Amino acid sequence: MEPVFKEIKDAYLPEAFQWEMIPFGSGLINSTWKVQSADTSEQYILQKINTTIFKQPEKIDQNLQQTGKYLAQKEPEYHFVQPLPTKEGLTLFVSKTGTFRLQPFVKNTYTVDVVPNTSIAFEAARQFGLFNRVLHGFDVNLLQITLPDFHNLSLRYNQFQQALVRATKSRIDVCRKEIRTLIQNEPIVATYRRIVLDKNMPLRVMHHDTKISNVLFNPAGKGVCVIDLDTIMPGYFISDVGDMCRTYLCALDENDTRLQQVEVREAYFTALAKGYLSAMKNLLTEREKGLFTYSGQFMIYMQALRFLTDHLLGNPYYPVNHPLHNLERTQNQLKLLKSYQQKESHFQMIVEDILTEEKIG
Ligand code: GN1
Ligand code: MG
Repeated sequence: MEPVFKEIKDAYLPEAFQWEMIPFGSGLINSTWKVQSADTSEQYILQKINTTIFKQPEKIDQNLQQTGKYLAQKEPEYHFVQPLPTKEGLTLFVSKTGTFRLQPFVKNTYTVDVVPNTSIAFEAARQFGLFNRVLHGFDVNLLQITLPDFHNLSLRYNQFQQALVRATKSRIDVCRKEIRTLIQNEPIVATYRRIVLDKNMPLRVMHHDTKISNVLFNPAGKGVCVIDLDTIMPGYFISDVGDMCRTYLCALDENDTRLQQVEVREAYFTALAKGYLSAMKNLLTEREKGLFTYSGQFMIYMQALRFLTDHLLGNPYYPVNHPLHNLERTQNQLKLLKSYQQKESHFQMIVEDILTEEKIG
């Protein structure tokens, strides 16, 4: 066992606990392991927080404590996965080798990286809808900002423009087409700027990373809860609905280079909208309902911007498997954006139908 992990084990677990550590999940930013006893009767999730990105991890901890306390009081039935305390009672373990936390592994659950059927899309969207709903009454001003401007599309666009100035000519040359497409789609940023100025657009407690791999399912395929709670922050509902559109509608994930098959699936959009609205329809304002389909464009476009910005700057943010990986991810997201835009007016009708049915029903 690496010494660093002995230190963590000593901080959390009884002397006699013989543990096995298995790398876990597909997250890009933090490192995650499943930790279990030899007979697997005890299982945990250990995470090393990437403090280059989350510069003040204690803010994550404070948010989890505050929201956890609120939910324990107001929504005791809600399954909220909270970090476990060390023997000294701390929910964040800071050592010379890093910042860690341990949380219970939710037994008999699994995650997926790609949505296999519409029922899973419904269940996952319902879980994120429930997450938004149970925290509806929580005062967003009590939340710490764990990643400033995380989903600020205006700023992401400025960073992209700065990257164009800073990038080498050879880097720009290989992605001229993608750069052009991103610039042509600037109206998505203009809409975002109007949203921010709209005083009637509510700031809500948002998860900010609603990708499919952040939902736990039970063996019957029912959603159990959501995980990866580092980016709980005040935000707009377009963030959570949008990242679901980005990751549930396509049969392939963001790393896939088979661009011909990168397409949105209508039945999955319907399932997503039904699942989310089953939990949130009574809480969304008319303005928000009108922005439901914009959410998808917002998040797919922002992810494409982030990947290409990273590529232009030589990949300082996202881990890559090869030099063109972030460019490939951009191409994937831009194809997804195009496919989404072709269907958007149809998706708008689907949302309207669901909302009308719900009213009648
Ligand atoms: C990152 O670390 P992970 O995989 O949960 C990123 C998300 C992106 C995602 C793309 C803090 O999430 O915003 O949508 O990669 N998180 C951060 O896969 O930047
Ligand atoms: Mg995440």
